[in-house]
Amino acid sequence: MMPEPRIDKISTHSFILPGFARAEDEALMTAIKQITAEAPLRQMSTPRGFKMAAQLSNCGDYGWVTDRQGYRYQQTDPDSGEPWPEMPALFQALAVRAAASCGFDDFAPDVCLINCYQPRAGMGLHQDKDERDFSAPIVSVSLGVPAIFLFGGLQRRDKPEHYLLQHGDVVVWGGDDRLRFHGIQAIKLSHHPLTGQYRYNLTFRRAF
Ligand code: MD6
Ligand code: FE
Repeated sequence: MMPEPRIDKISTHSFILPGFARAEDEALMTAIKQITAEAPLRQMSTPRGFKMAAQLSNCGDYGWVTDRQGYRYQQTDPDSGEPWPEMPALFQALAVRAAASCGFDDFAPDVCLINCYQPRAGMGLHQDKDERDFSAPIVSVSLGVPAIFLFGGLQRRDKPEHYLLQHGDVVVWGGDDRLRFHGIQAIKLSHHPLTGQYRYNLTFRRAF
């Protein structure tokens, strides 16, 4: 018998699944290396001209990008003009399974954003709101060195809760929580046998 996955409910429609992706960690990292060989990780600029601390790439039908023109989803990698690499079946299946185990049936992600954080990189509080409809949840997979996830409210001023995300943890959120502000505290220097000093995060979305 497979053990029941642990589900920590952190809000009405938000869940942390500790270690949910752990059994597939090596296959996930191998796929990340293949994808980022085709569509390299890069520091993108925000609309205001600041560089994002984390390095980004994508796979799937669309990718999330930012530059001086703004935030958006597009079918091609702006650096190469080529379509983003295909989303591996392994990624798709993991995201669908995680969503379903939190009550989100029929999740059909068309984007997987890949974030890579080096020591001291973080991500400020933001909402994920560039998607066309907010009925689909977001599924986020953490790999490598740990991070503190800041989970706020629907207003930027709402004081965030702090959660530790470790290698293999998955966060699923949607419904009433879909537009909550969230971020990642600056990563501390540490080491993970699979990723070295880095933290990788995969976020699966339905953009269109
Ligand atoms: C990260 N994650 O974990 C950044 N967004 O590196 C996100 O921005 C995020 O984890 C929406 C839902 C879950 C997330
Ligand atoms: Fe986000």
